Amino acid sequence: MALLPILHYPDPRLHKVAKPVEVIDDRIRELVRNMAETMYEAPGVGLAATQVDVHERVVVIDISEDSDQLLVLINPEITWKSEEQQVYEEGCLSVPGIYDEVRRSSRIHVKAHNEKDEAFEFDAEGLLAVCVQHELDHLLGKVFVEYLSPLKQSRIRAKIRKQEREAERV
Ligand code: K1U
Ligand code: ZN
Repeated sequence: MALLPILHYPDPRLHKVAKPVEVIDDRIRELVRNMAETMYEAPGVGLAATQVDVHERVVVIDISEDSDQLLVLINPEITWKSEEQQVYEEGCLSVPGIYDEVRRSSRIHVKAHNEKDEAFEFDAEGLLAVCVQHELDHLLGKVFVEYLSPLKQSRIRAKIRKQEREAERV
């Protein structure tokens, strides 16, 4: 297994649109294993392939307390979103140190395949619904800060540039 480098906003590669996975083979299973290891090590509760510079529709999520319930979503699609919305303070491994409120649908229905190429579907609410919507945005090239005001976005870019300059000095 390997830890994969995570792209940081505002890297333009975060805005690429991911393509559907054509064949769920050993290459994809190895990507899933490496993404899961990278997410657990970060630590985070989700990771989209886009964030590790792979532009295919693959997501891993684990919102369990003991980090022992890995959810693998290959070619995921949200097939229904509630009109009712919830506001959640989101974070992102590609935007380190930044947390802000985003409004999204409270409940969703999701269809996907797992790493064994089995189709499955589920309803999600609460943090799982937030996380799935956040990760599927990554696959469309959208980062959560794009829901914030232009002023907040430019402050975030400046803060990240500063953090990265400081990290280079060490
Ligand atoms: O996509 C990502 O960068 C992962 C992101 C998922 C997410 C979290 C919260 C709201 C929306 C989307 C994260 O995992 S950020 C880190 C985080 O939330 C966390 C870190 C350690 C323990 C628990 C949570
Ligand atoms: Zn993210």
